[in-house]
Amino acid sequence: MSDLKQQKIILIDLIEPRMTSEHALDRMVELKELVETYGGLVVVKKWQKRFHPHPRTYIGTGKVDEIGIEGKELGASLVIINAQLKPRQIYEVSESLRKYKIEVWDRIDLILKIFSKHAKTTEARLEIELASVRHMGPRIFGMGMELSRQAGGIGTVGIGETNVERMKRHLKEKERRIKKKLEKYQKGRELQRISRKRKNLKTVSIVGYTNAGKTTLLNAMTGRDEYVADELFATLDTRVGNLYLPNKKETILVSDTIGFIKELPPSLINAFSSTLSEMVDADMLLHVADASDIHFYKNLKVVDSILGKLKVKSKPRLLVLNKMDQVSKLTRDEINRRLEEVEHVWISALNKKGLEKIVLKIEDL
Ligand SMILES: Nc1nc2c(ncn2[C@@H]2O[C@H](COP(=O)(O)OP(=O)(O)OP(=O)(O)O)[C@@H](O)[C@H]2O)c(=O)[nH]1
Ligand SMILES: [Mg+2]
Repeated sequence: MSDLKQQKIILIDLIEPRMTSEHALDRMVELKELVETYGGLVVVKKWQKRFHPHPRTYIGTGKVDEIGIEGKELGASLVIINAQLKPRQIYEVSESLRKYKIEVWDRIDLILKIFSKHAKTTEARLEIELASVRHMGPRIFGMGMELSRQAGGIGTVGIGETNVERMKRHLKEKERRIKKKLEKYQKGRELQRISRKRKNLKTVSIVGYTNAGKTTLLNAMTGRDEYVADELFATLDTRVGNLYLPNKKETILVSDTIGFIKELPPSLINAFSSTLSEMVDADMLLHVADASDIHFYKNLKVVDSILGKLKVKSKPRLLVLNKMDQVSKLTRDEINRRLEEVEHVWISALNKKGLEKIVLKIEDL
């Protein structure tokens, strides 16, 4: 795979004809942010209007050719399609663009690439490997199906088919090996949890959309010095710090973990179960949200739905509205009105403003 920095990239998004241009633009901005986090240079952004994805090429055959010709002229070597494609679709588009030496990724490929770039711990690396195997598996089978269709006639077993079987076994084996290695980490975490229980240490876990300021908050509350950056998925593992509750005269643990993003398939989330287990076992969740983000409400929903998938919605939870310094009084009032029913506090993790409100709420709960 071409992992060169500042690789020239074409972005394409499929939009439904009724979608507003603002919405279409928003989607592209987010995709571009992901690409910049990855480290590529976007040379063209394209939209394709369709009511439904094309069954074989997702964006439509004409569009694929257009991209090939334009991409070649501009020296692009990668096309990223802003969706999760079916194995068949990725295969078809890749085949069509092969003659232009243009590689094709879907949204999940891009996220996985960012993950592998940012992973620092062995545990995170293993989890990404697991996610990749799960993501690539069906694609390879899909390719094999294609091959067997080409190679074998009716009633014969194609060459491709045996290859598919071999690859299937190989991937299954790989997945098993990774899972086994991950078990070691899970056991380690389990032991830590038991020891914490014994010491009666309560844990609070910070969750939220990527780039919301989770790590900044962890650092501010616990005096840790973890990596903070204005990029997506800066954190991919779990970090834990201590927090002293003055009124309770008790120390608790606060943990920070990988952020969420929309359209993250459950299989990818599941691959991170070792890292996320810290959160699944927490006594309480702090849901940090970037209140200055134009997608604020949408992001809240995404996090909510992922928390639902992780079955942690019944835990005591406090919504922490961060980046208050970037939000006007007017917007703040509006948000307060809309979130009347939801227990929330306003803070600025960067300026360490409002943190005492979180501490009080934690003590309450
Ligand atoms: N203006 C402002 N910026 C903030 C605030 N809190 C965090 N940031 C900035 O937001 C960006 C993301 O912060 P992080 O703490 O890395 O966010 P995160 O949620 O841990 O992000 P990931 O680990 O990438 O998912 C950084 O550039 C921070 O400096 C805040 O209260 N106000
Ligand atoms: Mg972080």
